[in-house]
Amino acid sequence: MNNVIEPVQAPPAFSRADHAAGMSAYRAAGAALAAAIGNRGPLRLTADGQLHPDIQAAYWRHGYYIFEGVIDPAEVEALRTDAQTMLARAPTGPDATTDAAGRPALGLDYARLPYRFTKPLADPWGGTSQLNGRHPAQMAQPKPDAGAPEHVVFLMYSMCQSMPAGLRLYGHPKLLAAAQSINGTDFVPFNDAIFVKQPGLGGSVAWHQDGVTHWNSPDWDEGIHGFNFQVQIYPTTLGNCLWVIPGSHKLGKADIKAMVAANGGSEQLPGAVPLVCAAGDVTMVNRQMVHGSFANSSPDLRISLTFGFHRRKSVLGQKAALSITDTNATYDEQRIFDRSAVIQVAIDARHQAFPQEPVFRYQPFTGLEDEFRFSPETFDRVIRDYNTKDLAI
Ligand SMILES: O=C(O)CCC(=O)C(=O)O
Repeated sequence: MNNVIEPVQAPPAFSRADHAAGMSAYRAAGAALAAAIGNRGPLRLTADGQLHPDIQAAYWRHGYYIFEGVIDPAEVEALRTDAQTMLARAPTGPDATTDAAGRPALGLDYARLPYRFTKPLADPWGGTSQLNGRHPAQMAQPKPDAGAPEHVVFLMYSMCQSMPAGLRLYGHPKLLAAAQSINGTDFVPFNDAIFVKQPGLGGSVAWHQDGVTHWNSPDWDEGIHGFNFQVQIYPTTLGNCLWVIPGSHKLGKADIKAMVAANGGSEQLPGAVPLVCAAGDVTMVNRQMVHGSFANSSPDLRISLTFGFHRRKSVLGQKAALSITDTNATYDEQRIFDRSAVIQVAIDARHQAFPQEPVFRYQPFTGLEDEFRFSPETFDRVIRDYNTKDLAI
């Protein structure tokens, strides 16, 4: 599989510093709008384990919420260690098989290679037909500073297989309680991807809406394409964070090309808010929101552990989409069960590591817990190459 994502055009000759300077007024306006909306605070559950109704209402109103301080500093540290190990074990480029230390790269034996590369500060998807063509307008692509590498890691997959702390995170009781409140007790997973935005190098993610399956469905509503969490393991800043257009999840399929054209061709779309977070915060973003991130011309690293959840009925019987379209799979009961089993094993992996913490009860696996305890056997049976069973819509 080709694991480098080439941008559609050569980058123009404006510098990283020009880009950063040209964003400053936009960033200030976004920060003011974010402050006015609020939509952030601790992840509060009710006595019966539901996401607090005020938070649910705020999420459905704006399409996102920022949960503050969900992941404690020790767990953030463990996630950083595992993510940095994964980065250090990446091949030195898209065609390489060894890492920077000359060791065989991680994942050469995985069914799906766990790394995707881009050119520094490039927009690999905007204006292309990749990922069902969902990124119709290309972002500005500044020229990186002298000495930049030819390619940088842009995405890392397989956090439940490659990062022990990543698997434990996937079983987090409060995050799963939130997923259950939004998508129902029979909620199912989507996929996971780690966005790596290296300082002064990280590529952009052009404005898009994630969902590609249900725009014309007779049952379409604002929650039909599910949502993504992003667990931030470094602070996110105005210079490197994800931006969202509040309320856009309610409005159906957006004409992003027309939105950019109406904005004088500028990618700095009005009305967007930056999701600025502390390390340990978790964002929840509706997959129908218009959202994106700019080339990381800032000095700040961002690593965002991104994983999503769906309503079961949104997925059952649907065809594989996005990066797994070419598998031509249909999501039947067995596939949904097999992919959902990762949640149950993650719950037990977490329980073994943090026995004092409440354990999330995942309704589809009630009575099956003993078959899905975390062990070398379930690692091989359930976790190894689990992402070949992702449920992208
Ligand atoms: O974090 C980013 O920069 C992009 C995230 C994104 O587009 C997504 O989660 O769908």
